[in-house]
Amino acid sequence: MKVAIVMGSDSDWSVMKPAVDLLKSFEIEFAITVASAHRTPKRVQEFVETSEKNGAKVFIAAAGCAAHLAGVIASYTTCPVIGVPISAEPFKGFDSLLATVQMPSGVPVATMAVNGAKNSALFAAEVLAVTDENIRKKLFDYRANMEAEIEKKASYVKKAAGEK
Ligand code: RP5
Repeated sequence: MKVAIVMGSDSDWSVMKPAVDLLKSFEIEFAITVASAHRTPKRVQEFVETSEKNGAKVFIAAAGCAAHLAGVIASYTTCPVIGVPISAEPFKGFDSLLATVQMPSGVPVATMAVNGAKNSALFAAEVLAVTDENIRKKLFDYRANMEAEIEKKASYVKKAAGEK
């Protein structure tokens, strides 16, 4: 197992599913759980310790509201921690963003966009690709596919707009 994912609540799952889909498409092994920094702090610590023992090299932490989950996970490990602020009412993720990104000096969290699940998995892949040539190739292929898609979309828009 290479990537450990923690969500503060099962209500974060619909946002985080694209991260899991991306890891699967890259054939990167992962573990995923629900553990809350404030409701189940011991479970968070245990999951981090178990994940490291099982080979995790990078963590993804997704949480909303007063989202201290990523920072708490980072306090238990020196593996890179990627934070995904989840949008929630009433502040629509601005609270989660600040809570995740504004880590005091000494314990960093690499913070993605609000609800940036797919990028969290891509960033995890990039971390692993530093020492894994196979994943590096998959990242190159992924970007090549994106480029091809944009070319198609540009052609479509050009035709739809009736450019002469
Ligand atoms: C956070 O509070 C969770 O990560 C979730 O985004 C938010 C709401 O949690 P629930 O009340 O839906 O369990 O801890």
